[in-house]
Amino acid sequence: MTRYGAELIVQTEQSEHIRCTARRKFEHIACGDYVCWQESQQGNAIVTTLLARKNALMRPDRRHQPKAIAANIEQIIIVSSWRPKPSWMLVDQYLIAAQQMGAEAIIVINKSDLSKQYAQEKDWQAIRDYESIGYRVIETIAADDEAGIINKQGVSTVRQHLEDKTSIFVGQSGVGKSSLIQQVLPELAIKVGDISQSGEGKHTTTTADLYCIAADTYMIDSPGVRDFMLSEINADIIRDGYREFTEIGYACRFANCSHTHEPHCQVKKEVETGLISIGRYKRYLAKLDLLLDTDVF
Ligand SMILES: Nc1nc2c(ncn2[C@@H]2O[C@H](COP(=O)(O)OP(=O)(O)O)[C@@H](O)[C@H]2O)c(=O)[nH]1
Ligand SMILES: [Mg+2]
Ligand SMILES: [Zn+2]
Repeated sequence: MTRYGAELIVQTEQSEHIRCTARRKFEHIACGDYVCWQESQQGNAIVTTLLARKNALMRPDRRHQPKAIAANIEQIIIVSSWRPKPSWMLVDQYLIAAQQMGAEAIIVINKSDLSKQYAQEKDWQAIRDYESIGYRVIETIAADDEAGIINKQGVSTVRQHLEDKTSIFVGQSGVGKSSLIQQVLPELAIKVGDISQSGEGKHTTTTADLYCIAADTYMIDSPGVRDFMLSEINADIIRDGYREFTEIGYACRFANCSHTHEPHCQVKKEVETGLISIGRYKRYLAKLDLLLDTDVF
């Protein structure tokens, strides 16, 4: 289902779209939620139950309380570009979120046409690091230049990865998420609606759009990421988000090794030998430091 102003649009199992109203207690329903509904005597449909969520992507509301912007996400498409500059800290943050949510993750590097001009060796290294730990990295061009000279690239590969899943596109503003979604959408795609979270003040108002591209294939275009947060964050969740530590970490002396100060830490050893990327390990340490400053990052 998706929220459209005060109304919700519910997609039924038969793929029909029904406008529903929801009582105040369902105010927190998010894009992607599963609900039960029924016809009321007045002839309109109302939501009666919100079913349990598998997971949710949160951001703070105006009272700084976590609020779900999307629910039941199976895959996170992490979009970066060469301008705005890639932030590998941010990519790691989304990978942590994906791990915590039990969602798959794919990394898209958009604006490939700008790579010659802007990409540095350290960026290519970061990309190789992700690939070497099993993440799929897809380079794309989602928009033509003004002369229409640049051909779109990588878009069909992204489309293949969307099949039969609910995916959310995340990334900094301006990296090309909406452009990419437009390219991936087939002609017959249905925009189910947008959730508008009104009353949050001009600067924090967000809309998340839900698109249905096939019976079981959904895409969510998320709002800016500035305020993105996890529903819960602690040192263990961060560590689990660095998937390359898990297997190697079994060889650490302490079962709950944080791979920071402990003696006989196999992860630190493998950072020295180069089996674990030093860039990833440094970002892990930086995230633990950030955690001390604030409970949200
Ligand atoms: N050069 C270049 N520009 C792109 C590409 N994809 C998108 N853009 C441009 O980047 C800007 C931001 O795109 P948009 O899709 O709105 O980004 P969003 O904020 O992530 O949704 C727009 O001006 C697009 O035309 C690309 O592959 N190459
Ligand atoms: Mg956009
Ligand atoms: Zn360790």
